[in-house]
Amino acid sequence: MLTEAQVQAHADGIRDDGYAVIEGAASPGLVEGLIAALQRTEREHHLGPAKTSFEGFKTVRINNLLTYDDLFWEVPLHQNVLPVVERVLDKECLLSSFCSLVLGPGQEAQPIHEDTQLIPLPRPHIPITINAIWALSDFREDNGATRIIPGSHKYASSPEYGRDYDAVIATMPAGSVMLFDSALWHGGGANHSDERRFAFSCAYCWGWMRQQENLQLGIPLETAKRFPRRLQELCGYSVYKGQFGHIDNHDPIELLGRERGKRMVWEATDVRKARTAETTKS
Ligand SMILES: O=C(O)CCC(=O)C(=O)O
Repeated sequence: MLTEAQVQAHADGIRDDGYAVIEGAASPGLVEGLIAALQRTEREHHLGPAKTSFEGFKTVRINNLLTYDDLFWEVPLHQNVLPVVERVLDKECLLSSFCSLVLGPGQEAQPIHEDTQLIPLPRPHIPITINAIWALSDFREDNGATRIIPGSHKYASSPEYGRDYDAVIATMPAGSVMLFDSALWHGGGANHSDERRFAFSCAYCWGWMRQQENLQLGIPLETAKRFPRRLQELCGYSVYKGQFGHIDNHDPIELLGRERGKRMVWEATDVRKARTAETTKS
């Protein structure tokens, strides 16, 4: 578990440089279990490489990952990562997308891009999505470690698609997690090795934004009912500030059998008023 000072230092790194690396975030046992779960999922569901050049013709990406193996639930909730995301966004943030990024030998480098560049906000802007790249293999230059352009989250424009840029190679040992502001220019590297590079992308966004993956429709209700409450909230069974995301004044978490969700802001205001009137009377 990170100390308060470590959480703040990583949050400052994301604000100032656009990224922060948490070495040793995941234990070797968890890393091993996650790789085994990915291999099992690929095998049992006959999943193969992606079908677009951006995603990578030699890269296996499993989307909607929480539906495949309960061990994956630990990733978005991880206590060495989530507190940093909550510090940069807030505690009502959402999981935006969660997929595997397994680069096979021969995978070419991905074009430099930003994860939220299609959102029409003038740059630079506040962080709107924080992506966590989990290194399950050692990230090396020869096996396709992610390339980043430090400080680019503050640039006034987005990268030109397909252009080459001078980038820093984010080498890190397996078990590390690199968190970055989605406005940071970055891209996967080329895998020139003869091994697969195992990784996850686990991205979080504000509770007032649309998530990249539609997790409420994509995850069967019976699966979501088994999640820990915090994971249910992260997947969108929550109401931002008691206003955004309600269903007829109810918190959608009640759809999962939870008894009482959050009060809506308008109801909470009346409760507060009644309490004040009560105190004044007595
Ligand atoms: O595979 C990587 O290292 C990064 C992938 C990435 O940035 C993306 O797919 O958007």
